[in-house]
Amino acid sequence: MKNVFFLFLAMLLMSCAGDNISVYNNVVPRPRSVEALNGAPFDCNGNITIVVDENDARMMKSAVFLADYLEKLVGARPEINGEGKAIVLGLKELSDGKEAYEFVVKEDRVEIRGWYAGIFYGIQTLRKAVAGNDGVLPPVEIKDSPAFGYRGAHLDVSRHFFNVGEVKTYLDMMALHNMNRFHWHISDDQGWRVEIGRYPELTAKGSIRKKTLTGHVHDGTAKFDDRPYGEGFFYTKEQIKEVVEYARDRYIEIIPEIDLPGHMQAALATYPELGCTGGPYEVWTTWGVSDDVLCAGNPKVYEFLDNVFSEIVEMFPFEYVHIGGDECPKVRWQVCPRCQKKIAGLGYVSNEYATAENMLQAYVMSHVADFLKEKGRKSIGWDEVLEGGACGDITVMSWRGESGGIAAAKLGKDVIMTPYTHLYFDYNQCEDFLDREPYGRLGYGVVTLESVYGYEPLPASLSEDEQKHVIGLQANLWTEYVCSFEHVQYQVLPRWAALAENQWAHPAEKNYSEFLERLSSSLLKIYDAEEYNYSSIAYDLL
Ligand code: TNX
Repeated sequence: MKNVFFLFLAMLLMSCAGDNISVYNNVVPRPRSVEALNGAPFDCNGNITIVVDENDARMMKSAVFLADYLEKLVGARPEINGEGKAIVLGLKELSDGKEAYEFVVKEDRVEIRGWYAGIFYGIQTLRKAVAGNDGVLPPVEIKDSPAFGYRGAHLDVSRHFFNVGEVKTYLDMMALHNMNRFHWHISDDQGWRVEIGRYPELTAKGSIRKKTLTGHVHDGTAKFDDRPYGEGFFYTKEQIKEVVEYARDRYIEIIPEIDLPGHMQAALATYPELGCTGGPYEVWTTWGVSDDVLCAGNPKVYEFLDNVFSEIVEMFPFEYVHIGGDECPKVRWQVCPRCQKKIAGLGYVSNEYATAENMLQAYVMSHVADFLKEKGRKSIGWDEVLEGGACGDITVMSWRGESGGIAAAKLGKDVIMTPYTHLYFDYNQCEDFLDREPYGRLGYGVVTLESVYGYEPLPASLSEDEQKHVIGLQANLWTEYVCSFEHVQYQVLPRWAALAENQWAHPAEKNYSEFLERLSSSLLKIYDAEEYNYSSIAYDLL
């Protein structure tokens, strides 16, 4: 009888504990290990304080973030190193790396321990648990660390420009999703958006196009608005510095992209001698892929690229630089005497794997990658960089599906998965989008929240060792059809939540309806508190 009683008690305790910790399991992305502890909860609505080493300026910044978050969610701002029940932020080296953290809640104390970035992610988890349970934190022990080191989000600011304040909000949104790489697409055919001291015309002239297409290219509804776009729409070096610091405080590295040798028409419009025909060119007013690209046979082009990237590496003190490589038509190179001379000089002859022009593109990409390597940086390129044979030391971003990524991983190259089928967030989010959604991209189809959630970043056709080359995944937001920051938020939220689940937690088993419940019980409450615009389509369709 006694035994039965204890069994019953144990079951009761377990079920309470199970229920207690659901607030932590509802956190998106879900923490790796969540264990209930016995005891009463820690109530953030009471008198609490954040305890932190005051001489540690870096940690103090995280303490201020935490105070900001709590003030927004429970109404009162906890003092730092004041009176009350403590939330302790403490450095601890963990075997799971610098982004790992431990999080322990007891009735009178919360402890978040790890290295700096780890503590920052622990704070994000605490924030989500607070939002999910009105500030009441049941006792728990969490151990957490990310599945992937590269957890990216991309933003195209060439087609439409987003100002420093908006970019900062984007970074805040990324931090909330435990993302750590911001891929900033700052140059393209339709506008050059970063100040380069040596070439002031790039922004004075190259940032402005005469007019912009509105409506759809795909269905024939496109027409020009006949208004110049882009005056002053670029980032000064001062502004870049500000954004770099802002990102660093949130443990986000910025990956600037100067897209080459295609997607360069804004630069050609400014310096026409860099093109095969010599122009004249104009900053492109239409969407798509331009035939006019950098002339790969002109030594001035290499000089231009070296100079531009010298300034880029000074502005962006991070591991990677993105050098583009996508969608570079070869029609100009095929008939350009200088390009053909270069091809002959290099001894390139088309074969069954690559044309001579593709080899020439690989030569250009390798030139830039080698230049960056000398400066201590790594390069990333779109999957077209594989087309010309040896392309040097370039991490491959697989966007035309996964085949580029698979091929690269088999070659021993690092890979970032961004297939357009699942991770292009310029596409709409539901089938009947014409009636239900803001204007989006037509073409491939739609990318639903469910398909993002269901995406599996490690292709089954790779061996375990090859899979190790998949360093992470990223969603891209191209902005041909996205003109306002409100619309930016709508496109990425809540699809980033599903992405983050795959980037950070990488669950072996997925349950979409459970994910929807978890999402609405906590993260969506933070979107509301932060006044982020987001799509509710996934719920409307239930
Ligand atoms: C292809 S993705 C592009 C972009 C466009 C995008 C539209 C990639 C590497 N290049 O220039 O904006 O399609 O979805």
